[in-house]
Amino acid sequence: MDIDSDFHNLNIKASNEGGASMQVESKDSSSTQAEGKETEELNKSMDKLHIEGSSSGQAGTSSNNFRKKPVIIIVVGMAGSGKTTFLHRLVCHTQASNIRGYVLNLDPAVMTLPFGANIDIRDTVKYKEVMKQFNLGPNGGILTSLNLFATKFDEVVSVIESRADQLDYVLVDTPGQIEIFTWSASGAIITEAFASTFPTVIAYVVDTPRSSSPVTFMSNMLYACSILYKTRLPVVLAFNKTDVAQHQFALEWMEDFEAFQTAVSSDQSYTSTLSQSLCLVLDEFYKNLRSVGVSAVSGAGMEAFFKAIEASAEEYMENYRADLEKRRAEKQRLEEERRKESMDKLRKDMEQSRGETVVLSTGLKDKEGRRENMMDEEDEKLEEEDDDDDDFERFTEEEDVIDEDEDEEVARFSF
Ligand SMILES: Nc1nc2c(ncn2[C@@H]2O[C@H](COP(=O)(O)OP(=O)(O)O)[C@@H](O)[C@H]2O)c(=O)[nH]1
Ligand SMILES: [Mg+2]
Repeated sequence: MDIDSDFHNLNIKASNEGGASMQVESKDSSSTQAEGKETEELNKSMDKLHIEGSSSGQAGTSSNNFRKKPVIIIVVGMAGSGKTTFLHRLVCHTQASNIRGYVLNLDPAVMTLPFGANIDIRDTVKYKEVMKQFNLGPNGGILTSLNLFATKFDEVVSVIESRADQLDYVLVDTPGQIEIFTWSASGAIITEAFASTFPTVIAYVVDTPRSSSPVTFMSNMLYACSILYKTRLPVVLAFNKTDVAQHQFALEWMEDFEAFQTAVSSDQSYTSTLSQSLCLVLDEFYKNLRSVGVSAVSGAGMEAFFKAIEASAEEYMENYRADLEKRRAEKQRLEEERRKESMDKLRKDMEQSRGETVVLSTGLKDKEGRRENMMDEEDEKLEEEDDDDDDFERFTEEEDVIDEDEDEEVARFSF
């Protein structure tokens, strides 16, 4: 129900392009006084629209709200690379070193967490219920759960904002399947909500033993590369499981593309030829990365990891934030232009059709307005009064029934 009502709020504040229409009727075109009053009222409501529109958006997106602390660490990586175990290690490290951390679990399908999460998606969305209700498979269930959670993510950001002074890091665990977070709209919404309020860094966890083959290593790096360009946030590569295999080979391949080419040349397959060409392209990408070897099991490399995070947070403040602000300003400018255009069109329409009924496509579901207009029509057309009234009642009853159903359906996943 909460989510449902939120969607209605969004509809009301968002755009001018919806299907709902608002009717404005001038009753007496000869009366200039009434006309003046009406125009004034219209202007007022248009101004209101304007204000609401420009203030709509996610919580914490205003640059004034931006804080230097805490640093958000979003942990991503292939399924089984050790994200959850690594996060557990980070939590242990923060507790042992008196670093103030806050933990957020975004994996709705995890059975048991080895650490206590301060905010857990599982408290809000029941993943198995979502699967049943929407008739989905496991991946669809995880994705839909994340989508439902993202609709309320402004509240999560507000909670963290209210505790910001007492926190150094916010550690975020993501679903096992990497693409659910990195390629979904909700993943982008969550990342952007964080990145516009706090310095945000992506920790890309690599399964080191499984990346020892040059071709697998290359596909892992391509994925990390795509995340860097998609999120435009600083990325730290955490070569995990160094207790099983050291990550020196990876560092060597990243520093010296000839070493990688030599390694890959023993394999004559098509993928190997592709990897040889790609390593030249990725050379530039590696320069934008920090990499550390860690072991979630033994706890090795934690100091180095936090150093890399601090350096990335600085980098975020210097480069990424400016870029983010530029993109946001551009988005706002376009939105403002579009809104101004619609308002001008609305004014023109109003001027042209004095005394006539004007149907404005504003995206506002102004039921009250419609109701009033229907009542006015009733006054004028007494003969049709009964019919109109019946229609109106039938219409609202039907609508109410549908609304209740929707409310009930979504209520189970609400906060
Ligand atoms: N040897 C070793 N195993 C690890 C390490 N980190 C994680 N694992 C194991 O890797 C498997 C997957 O870990 P998990 O944290 O569930 O991965 P996730 O799907 O990325 O969250 C588990 O069996 C872990 O015990 C590590 O540093 N060393
Ligand atoms: Mg996990």
